[in-house]
Amino acid sequence: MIPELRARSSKGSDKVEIDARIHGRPRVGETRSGDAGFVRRVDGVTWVLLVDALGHGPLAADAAELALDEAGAFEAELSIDAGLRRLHTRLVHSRGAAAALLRFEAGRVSLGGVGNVELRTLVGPALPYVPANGVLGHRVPRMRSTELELSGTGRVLLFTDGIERCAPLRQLGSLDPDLLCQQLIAEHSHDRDDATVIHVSYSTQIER
Ligand SMILES: [Mn+2]
Repeated sequence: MIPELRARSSKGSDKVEIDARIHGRPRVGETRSGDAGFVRRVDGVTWVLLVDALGHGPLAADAAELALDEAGAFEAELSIDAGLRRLHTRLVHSRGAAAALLRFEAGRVSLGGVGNVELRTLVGPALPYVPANGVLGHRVPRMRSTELELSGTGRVLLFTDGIERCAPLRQLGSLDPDLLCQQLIAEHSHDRDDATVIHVSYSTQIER
């Protein structure tokens, strides 16, 4: 099982605070997951990445690990497009993966992705997520990252296709973040696939 991961980063002087919760499990019968979630703060920027490597089992898990290793070296200044290109290059000899990548900074989020990782806004302005078709490591068309000014607080959910697309998020959205993720995995996931959820709460203001 993937251990429950928590990442929390906040500094009084910073203008963006992110609280992210990552929950996941491998396909029923597998010991390693081909999904992987990642949250890391670098110089006032917080990177959030959710990866779903093709298929499941050890080769998918290896590909997901490569992606997280690459993301661990992302600098604060990197763009979403450049980040996705780096993941693509790193995954060339792997199974390949779908991924969603977000970059939070003071007063702004930028985001993009490849393949079928889902992103839903629970609270706050809808994040404009437009993933490209393709597979990181195999074929990637032109990246189309978007960005949005953010002011105030919000909650965003990312999940892999091991979670039902039509899970009742409006109904579950009032739950505590950890409970929400656990409930999605327990009640609204597919046994035949790895399933991973990241819940992100943000609080920010536009820097003046
Ligand atoms: Mn999957």
